[in-house]
Amino acid sequence: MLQIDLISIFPEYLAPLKLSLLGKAADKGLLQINIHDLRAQTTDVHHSVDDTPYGGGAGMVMSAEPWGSAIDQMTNDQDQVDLIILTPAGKKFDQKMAGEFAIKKHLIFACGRYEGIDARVGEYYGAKKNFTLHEVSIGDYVLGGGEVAAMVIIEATARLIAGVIGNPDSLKEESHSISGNNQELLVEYPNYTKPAMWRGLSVPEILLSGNHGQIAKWRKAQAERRTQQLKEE
Ligand code: JB8
Repeated sequence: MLQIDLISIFPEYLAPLKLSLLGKAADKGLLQINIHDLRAQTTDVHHSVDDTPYGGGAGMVMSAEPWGSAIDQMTNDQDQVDLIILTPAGKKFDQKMAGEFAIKKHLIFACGRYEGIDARVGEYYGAKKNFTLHEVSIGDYVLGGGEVAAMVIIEATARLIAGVIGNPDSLKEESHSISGNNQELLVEYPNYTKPAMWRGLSVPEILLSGNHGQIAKWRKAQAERRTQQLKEE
């Protein structure tokens, strides 16, 4: 059973994680997702979670201590924890990383806002013996905060856990579309369903032929052509 904890000042923003696929996985006991409000950790009257940056500069930095007390509260020294800090400066998330997260016991997602989290949070937990630190980005663009990035990572990770996906054949087919070496996603062949004619557009004849050998050959050629085309863009 994978336990996922998320920490955010906008816990409502993470509500989709309780819906549909992931919610059902939680009901089946495959996954447990807990959402935590960082502000619950603050002790001052204004519940402040940020402060001005040392050295000057624009914006605000999230203070270390609310993160430290939140993380300490949801872990003990026997627990093996993978702490994922979302940051545009992190390692780029990919299908291979999703596969690695899917076999972990306990993931904690720190979803920052503003100019990000005091760097000592990563430094502290990165040096802790039962913690593995991952600084992760989902792509080369800047979001307003880590929440959406965390949801992307959790959606890609959760569907790799046995039983989360309704039809395991979908995962098996997909495994053919990921190169063994580097887990690079290969482009799929185009899909069609009924009707055979839609707005003057027909389905390729071969798919109606019932010749499974020829269909497999055609699909492979289509996938290779599309993969090559993507590389040329
Ligand atoms: C403040 O684009 B991102 C990202 C942006 C952020 C924070 C975390 C992640 C926190 N801005 O990956």
